[in-house]
Amino acid sequence: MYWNKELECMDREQLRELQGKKLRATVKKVYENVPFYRKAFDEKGIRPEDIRTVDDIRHLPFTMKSDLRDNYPFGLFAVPQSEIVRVHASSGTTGKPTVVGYTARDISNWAELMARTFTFAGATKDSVIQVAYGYGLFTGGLGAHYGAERIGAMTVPVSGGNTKRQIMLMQDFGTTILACTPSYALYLAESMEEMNIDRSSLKLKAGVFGAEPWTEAMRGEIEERLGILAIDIYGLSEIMGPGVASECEYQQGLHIAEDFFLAEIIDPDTLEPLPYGEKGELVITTIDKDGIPLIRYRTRDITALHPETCSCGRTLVRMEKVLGRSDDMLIIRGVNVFPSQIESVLVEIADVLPHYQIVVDRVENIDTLEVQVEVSADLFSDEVKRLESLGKKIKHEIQSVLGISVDVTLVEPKTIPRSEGKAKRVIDNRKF
Ligand code: DLL
Repeated sequence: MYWNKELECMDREQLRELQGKKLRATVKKVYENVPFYRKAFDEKGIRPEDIRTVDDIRHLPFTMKSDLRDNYPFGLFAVPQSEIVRVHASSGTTGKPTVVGYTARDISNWAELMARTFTFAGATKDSVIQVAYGYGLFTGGLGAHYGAERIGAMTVPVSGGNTKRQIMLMQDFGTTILACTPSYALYLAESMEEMNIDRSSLKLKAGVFGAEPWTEAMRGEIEERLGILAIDIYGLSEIMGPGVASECEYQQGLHIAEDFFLAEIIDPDTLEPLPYGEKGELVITTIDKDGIPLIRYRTRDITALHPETCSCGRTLVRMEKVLGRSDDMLIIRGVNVFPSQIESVLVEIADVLPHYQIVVDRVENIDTLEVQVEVSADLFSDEVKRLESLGKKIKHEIQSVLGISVDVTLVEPKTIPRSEGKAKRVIDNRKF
């Protein structure tokens, strides 16, 4: 099922032309209206006329999250403030947030892209879409909301949290599509099981889950426990919010909305573009945004692109599931560790619940990594030996994947804090 077949299945040559045209207009717009870009272009000796096709993008300067911060709050906006109808912001761990602004046209385009996303998951105007992403400065709630309304679905703007009420509404309203983070979807599944709610009393068919990394193993767990199709959706506030890329029902990578975003993969060390199929950092240029167009924005997300037409017939390039950001990567005694590697091991092991936390510390100048993971309640009432051997097994398997020694602590169910939004998987107590 398509939302906009013409654009989703466009011939790639034609798409390139469309992208080239939009890129030229964007480059002109930022050069004329954003002093930051005028300066960056001038420093590289580039004039807007030098950019003719999408291949010329490699001559343009990059934009980083710090550039948004340095120009806080509205310095990178390309239109007068009176044209901005909404702002969103991402919190960031330190200091000021990064702020983005939308014109009325941007909001309308965003709704269009989120309508595509929901359609990928099988939504129609008959769907009941429960939006359990947080509403507010975070882009998840309102982004999903406008897309659901654009389809004409019945939209339930419940926002995150209040788990019992979420479940009640799902039952009473006959929710067919759930939108939230994957970690919250799992928490909802767990709560339903505790409340002895039979999932056949629900009409839930699909979920559109994103905003944080989640493994294939975690997807399997959510699909099985909720009895639904779980679609991965990707986006970031700097670029727009959710709707930048989404899976279709074939779950073979996330289709990037290339009529709005030009995607490249670069080597994060040399900054050189990498060919299709190679893993590196995703860089996005917005080519149809008015409020805050960004040129070659470095997302820090690690993925690879695949241009072959998907089984669904869409020609839009697909990005692999993002399993981590380069800045999520932990360096433990010199070895690179992604939290998703640990998650993949845990979800495969029986008796282990997919609730875990990674605690990193430095003791006498040596990095330590402890994995705390919940195991089923009956194990605790069982022989100590079984618990011990499970602990050893997990330790062994994680060590063989990571190549470094780790500590494993098994904890009782409900010990690890549950998240209603993005899960916090890592606690790093090292002082740098
Ligand atoms: O998380 C936007 C969003 C809302 C996406 C709802 C999907 C659903 P930010 O808060 O700016 O925006 O965080 C963006 O989250 O750079 C990735 O590192 C991560 N991220 C988002 N979606 C995924 C995903 C929203 N599907 C940052 N898989 C991004 C892995 C994701 N990581």
